[in-house]
Amino acid sequence: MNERGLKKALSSLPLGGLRYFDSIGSTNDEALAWAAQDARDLSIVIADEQTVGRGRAGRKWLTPPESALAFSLILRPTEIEQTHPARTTGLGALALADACLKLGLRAQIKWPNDVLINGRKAAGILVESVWTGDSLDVSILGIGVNALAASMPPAGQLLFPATSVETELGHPIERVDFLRDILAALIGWRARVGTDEFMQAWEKSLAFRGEQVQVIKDNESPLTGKLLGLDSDGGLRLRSNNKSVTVQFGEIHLRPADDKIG
Ligand code: BT5
Repeated sequence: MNERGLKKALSSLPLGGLRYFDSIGSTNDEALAWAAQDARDLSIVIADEQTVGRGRAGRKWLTPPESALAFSLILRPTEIEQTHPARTTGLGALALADACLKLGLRAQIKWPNDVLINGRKAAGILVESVWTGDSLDVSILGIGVNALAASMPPAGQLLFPATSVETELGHPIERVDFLRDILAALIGWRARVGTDEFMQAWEKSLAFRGEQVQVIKDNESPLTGKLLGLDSDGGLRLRSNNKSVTVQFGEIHLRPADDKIG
């Protein structure tokens, strides 16, 4: 991966700008810093390796060199993104699912921010936002994908089993082509982020739909219920003890109810 090759491969997309790093701490940090300066909407930071890539709540996201995709998009929010900021996570997840489908892989979204292939985590999404009062200034949509098998962390370091696109496909992929497909899908879905079609597609891609799940939130006792779908803000609708419950975005873990993992 190099800057010239990336710029060429992504030249047909309406990106605001592109910064590439062989190695970086976190692409989200670089994107936040660039956004605080003059970055235009849809500018992208891409790195071959991250040394302190992060997930939610201070967890680590591992991005070894020459095998993964790690990038952060700077989104200057549209009116609809201001109204429904949580849909930005769905946007990233749907784009990943579409790019996987183009390769013949059916990906599922483990709400709120993981993308699974055959029940294993192949990608994670981290949206970080900057607010002035009630106004959303910028959202950074950070995406990490295990593209090649070498990007998968050792099992002992994980909360949930991992996989890679290469592993599920049975052959390597061109990372830059996959990135282009993700971004093209993302730009296409972004234009529809306010539509019912977007919400239906997001809902349809959810893992464990119609199944019993456990939602584990901070230090609260787990909530068990049947996963029904999403509300218009991307909150998770469950049927629990014969009542409808909606769980909003936050520091949440979702598991199948009979799951023995972590
Ligand atoms: C996430 O958090 O899954 C969000 C990951 C977002 C990473 C992107 S890469 C570009 C941008 N720059 C950043 O610094 N971050 C974003 P969470 O749901 O909290 O999951 C984190 C957990 O996933 C860890 O605690 C590990 O158990 C597991 N994990 C770490 N690296 C992994 C990998 N490469 N593949 C699968 N699982 C991993």
